[in-house]
Amino acid sequence: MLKKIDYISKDYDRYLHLTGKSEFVDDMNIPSDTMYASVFYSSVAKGKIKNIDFKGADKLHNVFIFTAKDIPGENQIGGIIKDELLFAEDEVDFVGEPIGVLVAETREKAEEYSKKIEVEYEQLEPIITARESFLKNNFIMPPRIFESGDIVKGFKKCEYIFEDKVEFGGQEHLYLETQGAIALPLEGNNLKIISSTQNPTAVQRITASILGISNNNIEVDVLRLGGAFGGKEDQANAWAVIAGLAAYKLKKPVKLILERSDDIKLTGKRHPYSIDYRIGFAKDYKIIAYEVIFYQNAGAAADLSPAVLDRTLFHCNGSYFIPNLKATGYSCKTNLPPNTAFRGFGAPQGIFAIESAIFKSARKLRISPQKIQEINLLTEGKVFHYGQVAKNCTVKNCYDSITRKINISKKEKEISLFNTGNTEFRKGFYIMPLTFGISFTNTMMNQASALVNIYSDGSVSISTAAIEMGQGVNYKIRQVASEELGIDISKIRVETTNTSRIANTSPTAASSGADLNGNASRIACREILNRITKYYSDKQKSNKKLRVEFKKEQLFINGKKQEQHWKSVVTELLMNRISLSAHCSYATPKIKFDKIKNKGNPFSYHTYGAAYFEVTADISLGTFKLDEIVIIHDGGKVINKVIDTGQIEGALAQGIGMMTMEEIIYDEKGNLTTNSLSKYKVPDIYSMPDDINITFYQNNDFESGLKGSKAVGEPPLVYGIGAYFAIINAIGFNKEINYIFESPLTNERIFNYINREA
Ligand code: LUZ
Ligand code: MOS
Repeated sequence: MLKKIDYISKDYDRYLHLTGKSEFVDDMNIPSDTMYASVFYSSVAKGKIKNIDFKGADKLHNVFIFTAKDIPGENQIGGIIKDELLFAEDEVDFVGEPIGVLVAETREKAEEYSKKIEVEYEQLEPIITARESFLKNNFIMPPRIFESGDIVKGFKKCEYIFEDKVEFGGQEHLYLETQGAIALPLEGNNLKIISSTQNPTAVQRITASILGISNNNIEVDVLRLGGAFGGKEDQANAWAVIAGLAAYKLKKPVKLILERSDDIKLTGKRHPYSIDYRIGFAKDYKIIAYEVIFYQNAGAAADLSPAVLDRTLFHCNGSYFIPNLKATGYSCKTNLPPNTAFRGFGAPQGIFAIESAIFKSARKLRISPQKIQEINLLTEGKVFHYGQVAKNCTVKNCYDSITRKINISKKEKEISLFNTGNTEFRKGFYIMPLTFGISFTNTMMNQASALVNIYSDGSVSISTAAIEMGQGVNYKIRQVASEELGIDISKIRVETTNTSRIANTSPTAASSGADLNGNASRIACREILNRITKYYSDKQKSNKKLRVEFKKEQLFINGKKQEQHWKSVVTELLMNRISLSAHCSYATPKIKFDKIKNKGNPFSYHTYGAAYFEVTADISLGTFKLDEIVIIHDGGKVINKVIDTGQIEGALAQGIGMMTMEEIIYDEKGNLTTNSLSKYKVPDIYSMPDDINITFYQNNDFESGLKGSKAVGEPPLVYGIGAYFAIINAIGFNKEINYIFESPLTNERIFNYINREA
């Protein structure tokens, strides 16, 4: 139980959220001459632009329109691959592709006029699905292949071989704060941009290249985001850049906020995947060989799809050791908005496939999936297919703890008894193991820096690359700095994330925000403590280095309490002209990856865990209710249980939504039909069971991460996959399954599965 005080403490951001005091882009004070921007975009999925009719808006007083031809620099926003225009030129490739922006004195006018603009197209045939695109050889890049052992020899040794298809649906990010930015022209050529982005450096770099100016002309500032979930890792760029372009042209502040319906329509989502697999077992159910082909639906441009596809290939073994493995990934170009980063970043698709393979094979073999899971779970020292050795590997410990905690054999009997002869309700359960690699798979991105300023009154200000988006990273940074300096947390403030204070940053992504920026902050605090140590060593003319530290703000030298406290030491150092500012960087140690051989040590470590799901399904309606969830999660030496428990609960709900209700449907013309919250259903508090029991696995041996704590943002999303199989277990009680596994497992789909079986 968490103490009530933990929730209401004014030290947490959530105090501001709960009292309505937190500011987001749309709440900020802006100059009175601010203009409002509204983007107009393609209404067809593929076509040639023949004519644009502005319906007279271009002739109105104080209304301005900018299109591709008004871009002074390069009309290009692609990150990994330069294949995405800011504004369409002659062709459009998806519904919602920006064609231009209209700027007016009020938001209402801007939206009214921009919605009237009519574009005439020569329509062409769009491609909607990945399999369709594959057949037409329409790719973002050449295929990626990860291989280990010998797949041909492996399959020859197998006693049982099964093959099948899997379909994985996308997911809408649905951050509470929609995309938005404010651009403020500064003196000369310079611009300041306030953006709701996970990646201020990308906003800076792309704005500069769109405008044909330098990075140092652009300052990007971020206070906090109202959620992001990956949706603002790459896709916050366009809106900030468009506001920047208009502000630069007009020499006036420009604000651009996407309304919800546009946000849902215009932005990319989690990648839908189509998957083919073949899996082979020895007589004792050990997995000998696994071959899997991923067809990733990338949408109309690369965005982060290549990196997402890599993470799919890294995680295609799930939590299992597979000696002979071949995974091929095709990034398929379609006429949908470019799909993008989303919490989990390709891993859920890979993990759903192997879990499906295990589940279906178990049914064919008439054994329980747990039997296959237990025999094949990763253990210490086993080698992943990408060459990394599993260390401090606790997935089996977590899994076994769950089976003991639940008393699985007793549960099985109870559930079987409940189900026998019950034609109305059926129960099912599933244990979902978790293995998630921590680090950007692009090694270069695993770096961060921090600027620590200590002011004359002893208060401390920290700037890092981390973006606060509700995940509590700022609090964790304050916590470790407070421990490092030995001063009260209330003395420490984390500043906005700003490209002028912290440069060349990686996005706050890959669950690594606290690891990278927390460590950089610790190093910067240590640097200042070292100066204090040197000062007292010199002062005492000691030829041995003294041990100088603060405990509760009191100075200790070589363990002995001194007269001075934090504030007086600060004053003394300033009097002696010693700098109390430090700017230090951190790079994750011991990681490397060969992108040609696809072998190496890409991850700093793995986050492990296991989750038990129990559901009751209504056989006539196709509905279900989650009865119980029990999680044992290895978060290392957890430094903040309130934050980490919140991250696990949130990821769990989002993972359950992904697997059971959040359905994205595009029609054959490429229009998003699930384009509002009346058609797109996300989990709410009633979707979650009353009984969610989360405990942390006692891992005292883990030393990496942030002071031995593990990254927690994305990994627990994977647990949600367990809900899928618990439901299948319930509705297909004891039966062989001859339908294809497709996510999400909506009530409609459950209903159809039941009636197909009957
Ligand atoms: N972003 C990225 C990510 O650029 N690389 C990654 O490996 C990653 N992983 C998870 C989430 N975002
Ligand atoms: Mo991400 S999916 O922005 O960590």
